[in-house]
Amino acid sequence: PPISLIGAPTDIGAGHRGAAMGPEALRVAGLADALRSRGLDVIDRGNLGGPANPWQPPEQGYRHLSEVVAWNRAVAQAVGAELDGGRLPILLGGDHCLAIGSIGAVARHCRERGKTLRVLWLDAHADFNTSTITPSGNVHGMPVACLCGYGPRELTELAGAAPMLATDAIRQIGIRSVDPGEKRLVREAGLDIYDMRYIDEIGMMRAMAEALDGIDANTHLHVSFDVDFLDPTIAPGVGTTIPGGPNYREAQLCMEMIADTGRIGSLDIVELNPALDVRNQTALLAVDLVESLFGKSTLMRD
Ligand code: DIR
Ligand code: MN
Ligand code: MN
Ligand code: MN
Repeated sequence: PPISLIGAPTDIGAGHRGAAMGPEALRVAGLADALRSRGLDVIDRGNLGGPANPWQPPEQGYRHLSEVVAWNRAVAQAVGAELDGGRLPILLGGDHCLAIGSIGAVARHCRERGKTLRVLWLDAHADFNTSTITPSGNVHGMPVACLCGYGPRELTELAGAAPMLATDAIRQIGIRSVDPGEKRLVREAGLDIYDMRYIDEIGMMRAMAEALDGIDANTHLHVSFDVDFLDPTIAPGVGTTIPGGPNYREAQLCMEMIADTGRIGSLDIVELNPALDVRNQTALLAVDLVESLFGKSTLMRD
């Protein structure tokens, strides 16, 4: 399908300032033309608007909750409109709190169309904190919990009744940083996590084959790509680097195997922080990986 790029320039849910510059860094890195060179029809819708980052400490376990809600409403509206128009939305974050609005809208679309949703969450973090267990109050550490119904009603019911997403619809890949209380909740909820130890042990190929198992012609595949998924030696431009992530080839294989399903229906590219990057290399790498996600391969022309 034709692609729509949607910028959401905010770091409202993050612990560092700078992810608000992510959309422009991805544009400067040539995202739209890279997709066009794959033969795809691409429209850049420009940037959404929303409240400024007041940079306040957490209140009752959340930083900037009302601003997070405002940004996510805008994202859900924009993503939903593209899906309704038969287009494939790519959300350019922005921090990962925006996945609440993005995936909330995707989940609603799938419910209305009778599609099976599968979410692939590529991240160093499980993003399954709540206000009582979060070490930071940053909502970018909470989107999976909110989507699964754990969180404040303004977020858990952002795009329909809670839970907007069933936990068994998610596969998390690349995880290597989970906070103590978060570990308990992740196990209690039964999240399907392919952590780095598992990937080390069985390899990216088998891990992805398992994560993609069961996808069929009726599946809508959503990829939520937190750039801190990647090893920080190749992707320094993120706020929370965690060592021991996928290397260049493992990340490419991950993207290529997703492409092979032919079922990708929506994408988030989040947590890119140009203020921490080196000559835009992390944005350039993200674009390179997204090309693979949309089917670029070494030997085939198409
Ligand atoms: C940490 C960091 N788990 C938190 N989370 C991040 O503050 O909840 N997620 N960086 O991407
Ligand atoms: Mn994340
Ligand atoms: Mn992360
Ligand atoms: Mn590539």
